[in-house]
Amino acid sequence: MGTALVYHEAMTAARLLWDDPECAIERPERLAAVLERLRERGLEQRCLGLQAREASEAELHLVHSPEYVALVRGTQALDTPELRALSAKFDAVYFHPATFHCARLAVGAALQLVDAVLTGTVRNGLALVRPPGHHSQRAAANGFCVFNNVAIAARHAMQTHGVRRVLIVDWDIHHGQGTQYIFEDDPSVLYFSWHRYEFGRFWPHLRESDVDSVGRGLGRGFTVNLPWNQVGLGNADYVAAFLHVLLPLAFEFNPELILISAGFDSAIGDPEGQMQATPECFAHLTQLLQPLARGRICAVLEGGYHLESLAQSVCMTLQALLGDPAPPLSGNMEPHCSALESIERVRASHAPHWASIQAEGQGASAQPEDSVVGREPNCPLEPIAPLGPHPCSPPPNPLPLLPGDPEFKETEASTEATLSSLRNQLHFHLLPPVRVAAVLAVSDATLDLPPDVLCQEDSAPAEETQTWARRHAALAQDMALGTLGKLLCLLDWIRAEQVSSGFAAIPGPALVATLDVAVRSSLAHGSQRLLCVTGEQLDRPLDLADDGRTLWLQLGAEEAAVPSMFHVSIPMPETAGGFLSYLFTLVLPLAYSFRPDLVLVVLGPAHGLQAPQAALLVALLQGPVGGRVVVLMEEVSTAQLAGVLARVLRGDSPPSLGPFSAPSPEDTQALKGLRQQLEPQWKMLQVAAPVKR
Ligand code: Q9C
Ligand code: ZN
Repeated sequence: MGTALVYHEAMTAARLLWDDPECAIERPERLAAVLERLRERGLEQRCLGLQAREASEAELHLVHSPEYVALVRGTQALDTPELRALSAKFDAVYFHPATFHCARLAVGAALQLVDAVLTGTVRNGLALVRPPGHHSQRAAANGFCVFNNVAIAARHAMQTHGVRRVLIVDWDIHHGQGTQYIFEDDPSVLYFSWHRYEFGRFWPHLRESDVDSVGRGLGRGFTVNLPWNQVGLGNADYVAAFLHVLLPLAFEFNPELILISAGFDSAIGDPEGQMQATPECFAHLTQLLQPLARGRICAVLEGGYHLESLAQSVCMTLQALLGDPAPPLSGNMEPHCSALESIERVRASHAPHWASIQAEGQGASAQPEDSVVGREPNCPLEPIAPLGPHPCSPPPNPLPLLPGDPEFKETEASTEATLSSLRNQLHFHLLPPVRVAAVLAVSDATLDLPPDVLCQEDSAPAEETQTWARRHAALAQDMALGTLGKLLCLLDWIRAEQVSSGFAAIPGPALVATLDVAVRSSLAHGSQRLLCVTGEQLDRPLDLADDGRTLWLQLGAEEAAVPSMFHVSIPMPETAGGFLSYLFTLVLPLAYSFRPDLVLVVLGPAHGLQAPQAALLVALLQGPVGGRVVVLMEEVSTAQLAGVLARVLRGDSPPSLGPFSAPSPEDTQALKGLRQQLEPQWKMLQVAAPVKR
């Protein structure tokens, strides 16, 4: 199941014919720059290429009024002064004689992508289009948008393919007010948008972009607005918004299809957004959505005006769609105070509508606040001092000042420096040649492993294996020693970047001892931060130093406890919803804060996780660690788990958890207690701005 890339060169034809600084940034070079970079990276070649078709008028009428479509059709015959006069009737729009054709191709591209995904031709895909769509309304062009590509695609998916629930994720930095208006009263479309807002001072200056616009009528609760009130936000803020707002609601909604309004003006360097998120952040956002809707994701380009940043960000999104592991995020993963305030407010606004966040209880302010338009910020406007680089990051390269920095002055030279620095620094990340390796005592044809999983035959040198084995009587036995040697070799290959991830079937009596050796040998070989997640009552070895190089997370303990900030225990949740809230409010925030260079997941004989839960845990833990996950499972679980874990480790979407069920009050309480103890150290756990009001 592959990835589609939908495009048509004719979409570069429309351009601005007069002087208008506001509209000049939406230019044909945007598509050319993206395509050139996709080719250079060999990504276009890995996709199923589809040439965009024009949408029919009937398809345009799924969203737009016949009068408006006729008006746009008429622009084909206008001369430049007439085009200019018509454009002036709308906000931030220009028409060109080719606009009608381009805009119909843009809609057609989105429709073709949805058709390819919903007929099972591909798993997911990306449509590269101009003009963008999310500001366009039933009878109005707006903000460079002529027809609402994504809104039409959503209606088409429901009408033609019988899809019942569509999630629209609008990560463009502007509010897609057009999309919001179209689906305002429709509970079959969950619309999520974050956007630069600055208390209403940023375009399009709408009261209805704030958190308290939640939809109307039957659609109440199905519009989710996350306004950003400060520029300079970045990776930690965006990931926190997904973990603490979007993903809980999205899993509860349980969409059958995801459409991404994929604008990249929310990325670093963009003159409109003035944000700091780096291109690999979009790979993480894409990955976080992949467990939903069986991975049926259609990304449709919206904005993005810094050509280099745009091209890099599109590459990252496409790589994630293709299933490649995402490079770890740069930066210290501490959300800004202002972002936390926004997150807190949108959670409060939506708590009445969604069990997944209601259950968790709200922070200090349980009531949605009144309008903040024109209100002054509560949070100081201070930037966070960055930490050192991630151990998996490419060597640092001094980043010049970027647009958005207060000291940035736009000159030819600074723009060039920005471009080349982004090109050098942001991902030249070569992926290991082997994605998944399996350590099995004997090769087992009944396991139904995908053909590209490498069966680990080589072993660490006998002497080294013996030395480690001497620590534990349980490793003396032949079988245990054999798998230990192979596992040590696998860990070595992962360090050498020859293999991304793996799993090992360990004879039951040797599991604890093998884990102990895996941890110690990794530390001895220079692992700086090792995250160990155990699925049962497997405690941290007593004599392991609590020095911050390991973070031990025990899922399935007797009771919730925090022996240290690097050792956290919690009982197995009682419901599917409880498991999800563990993942989004504890496991992933800890993992993203800790920034491990290796993750060990241990599933012993009593791990208590259902196969889809184990698969989801393993799928999502790949994000914070650049794919370097090793699963140790007890041999008897192998028949049930090996196939499904091998698939998620190679980038397939995990199986569905089944219908949503609310977390139990006990689980919610346990989580809340842990979060209160841990959030001073692990900043990604925060769901509210620090109290000081
Ligand atoms: N100084 C898209 O990104 N200009 N449209 C705002 C603020 C309009 C953006 C002016 C920006 C439209 C799809
Ligand atoms: Zn935009």
